[in-house]
Amino acid sequence: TGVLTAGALSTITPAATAAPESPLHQVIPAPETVREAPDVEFALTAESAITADPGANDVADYLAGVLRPSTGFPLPVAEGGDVALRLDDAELGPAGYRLEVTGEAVTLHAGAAEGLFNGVQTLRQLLPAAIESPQVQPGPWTVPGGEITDRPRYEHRAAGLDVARHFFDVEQVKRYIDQIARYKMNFLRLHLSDDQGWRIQINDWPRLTEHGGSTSVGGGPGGFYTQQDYSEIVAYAESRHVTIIPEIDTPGHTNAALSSYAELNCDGVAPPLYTGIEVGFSSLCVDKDITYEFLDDVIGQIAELTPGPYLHIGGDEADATTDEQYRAFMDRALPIVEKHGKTAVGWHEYAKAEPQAGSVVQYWGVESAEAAEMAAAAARGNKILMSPADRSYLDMKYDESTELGLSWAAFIEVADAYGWDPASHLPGVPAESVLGVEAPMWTETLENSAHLETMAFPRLPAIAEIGWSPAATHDWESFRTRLAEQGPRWTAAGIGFTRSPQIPWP
Ligand code: TNX
Repeated sequence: TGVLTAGALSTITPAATAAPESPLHQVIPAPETVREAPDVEFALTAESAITADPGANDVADYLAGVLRPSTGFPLPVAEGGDVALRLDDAELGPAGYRLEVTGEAVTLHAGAAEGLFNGVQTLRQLLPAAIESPQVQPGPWTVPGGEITDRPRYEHRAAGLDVARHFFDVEQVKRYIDQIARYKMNFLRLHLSDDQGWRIQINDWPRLTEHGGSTSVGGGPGGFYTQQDYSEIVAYAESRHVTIIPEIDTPGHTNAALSSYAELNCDGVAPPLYTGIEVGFSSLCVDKDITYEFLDDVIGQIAELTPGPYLHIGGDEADATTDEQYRAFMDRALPIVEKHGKTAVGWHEYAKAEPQAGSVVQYWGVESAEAAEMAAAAARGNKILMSPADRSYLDMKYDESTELGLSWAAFIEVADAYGWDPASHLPGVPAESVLGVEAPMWTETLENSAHLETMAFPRLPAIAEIGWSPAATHDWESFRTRLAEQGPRWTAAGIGFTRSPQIPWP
């Protein structure tokens, strides 16, 4: 894969000098429509209360939890409040919302709790940045008057987190879920297994975690989720309207499993644990029945714990199998995913196994390579999930000076992450076959939340906007100005970020 230079993709423009717009226009992702009411302003006060329709109480509690620490106001969830969450507009779809701000009240309308939750993320961005502080701040807590009507361009707006190369514990994953939810992302793919680590307890296969989970890249201690831990992550994600997509990478990227159980190897010999960062050397034994008994246990147990519709079967970089073996493997593995009631997702190589219509093919190519294969998959009825490695990979360095991360796909500055369109990125793939976008975070070089944050911020909001906002709102000058205003919010919230020179940070 060729390494691109940052300049090849970036459009670097001089710092915007335009007067700051009303905060009503500073929301990320950009809303569908915004109508300002100049001279009108709402103020949250110590007397404010949150009123919720039946079915909206969880969102009301969540909103109160966002607003109480910095305002210090009691903000009870009660009748007759000046902040209202209404489930009265089904026309907005499951994720859409309408926010009305007058001098007297803030009202969110939606057809479902998910829409209200998305509206809450908009509302918090309309309050002063200090609203994000965990400590009481002076205020005042004003919201500019007007109306925002908003709904997503794509139903699938995802982040991905590799917990295999380095392990991230339940608290760290929850922290990341909170961060992606701010930008209305609604799926999180958890990469639960790879050569360097197996991270989820599977009953009857204890060595997967005892041995296979015992280390990580660089030889650190590793770790794993008990099934209860995993359920806790799933439930927390659900409370943030995020659906977990578990990924078990197969048939390659499996050294940790192969090292744990000799019988999974064609030669019956367990290899040692692996703590380097090479790829493409391991494979489950395609011809052995025990491979599929193993997968049935793994996929069955994980499917049981996962309420969401998808299960990701990996399928990337299977360089230790021939094409024929790869197809033979997928012909047996994919029915196991279906049997356990899940829709399969796989990396784009698995398109060659012709997964059934409705299955999701996740594109991770560079410079739109493999467009023809993706067009053929779309024509067979597959949905294409867009995570082009030279645009959306959050583990890629911003430029040559970035300390963490890799650069095999590209240097990705903010303008590169923002400067593409999922609907036209792959020539020949019809716009309606594009399911949405994902921003993957691979963690060969990333070990803690601070590392994740310097890579995710400010690029994750760029991918989130590409997934959510109408194509007509796409505008780099507008985006970089709006993004600049997020900086003080991250600082107030204790979220680290990279001060990209492309952004006019205040
Ligand atoms: C490629 S993306 C991989 C991962 C690495 C990543 C690093 C994909 C399907 N495979 O195994 O972690 O590059 O950027």
